[in-house]
Amino acid sequence: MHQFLRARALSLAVVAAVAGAVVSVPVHADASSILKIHINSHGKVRLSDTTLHTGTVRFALTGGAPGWGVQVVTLKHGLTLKRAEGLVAGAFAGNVKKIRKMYADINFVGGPSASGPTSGTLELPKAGTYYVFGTPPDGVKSPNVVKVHVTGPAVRPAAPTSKAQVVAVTGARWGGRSTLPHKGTLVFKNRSKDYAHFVDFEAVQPGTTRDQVLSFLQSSGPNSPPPSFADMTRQGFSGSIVSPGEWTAQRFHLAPGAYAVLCFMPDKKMGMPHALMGMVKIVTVK
Ligand SMILES: [Cu+2]
Repeated sequence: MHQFLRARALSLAVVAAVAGAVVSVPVHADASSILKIHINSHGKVRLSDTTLHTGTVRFALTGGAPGWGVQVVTLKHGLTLKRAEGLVAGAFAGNVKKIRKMYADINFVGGPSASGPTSGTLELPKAGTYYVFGTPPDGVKSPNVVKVHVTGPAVRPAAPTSKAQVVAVTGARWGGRSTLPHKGTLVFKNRSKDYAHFVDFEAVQPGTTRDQVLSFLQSSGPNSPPPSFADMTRQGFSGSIVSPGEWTAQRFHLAPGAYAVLCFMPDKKMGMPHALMGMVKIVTVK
């Protein structure tokens, strides 16, 4: 479903976070140090290794299905997985108390959009237990969580360099460039100090302005028709959630044209998605 159709309904679950589609990209096949991630059409995740070292790990993802993604998190302050799920659900329903606790107690370390095969790099900044799960399209429950044990010293691994870079900055705003290549490695860096964010690209007609997108988001409901500026002929892209200071990287391919870049994470003070508060940027994909 087109994300614009349900900009308001995104309050449903974390998953709302992860619709959109990635066109298949060939996967690296050389090194043995590559973590193999398989996600089936029901979102069940399997990993080739569940004991990893801090730093970065390259992955190759097979399987996938439209709308699915893979999310990696670590939990802080003794939070259990079960309570974390409740926090995220409550947070995306606009519960401000749960939003605050979610930002404080869950570290989102990215993961690939999994609409089809792809590859990329994950960062593993600290030792501990990492949880990996499929993030489904609307209303579907994620079928399983894989626990990964990470050992080694804490590190701050640098993100791969890429011209396809999207940057979030403090105050729920997008920084970075306005022009991106249409394929390569999409690197999303969260340089903000305050919030976790995720990247959602929605195809728009040439000449669409940020104000147009913003007023549509602020005035539309879950059953609103798609806006006239939406380009339904091109697929978008929706990535996983990334906490402040973290990044995620994966191969991607988008049809050239204009896109609105949005984030639908809920705000700590208002409970509303960041996009509605101005986290909207128009970019040209060439
Ligand atoms: Cu955000």
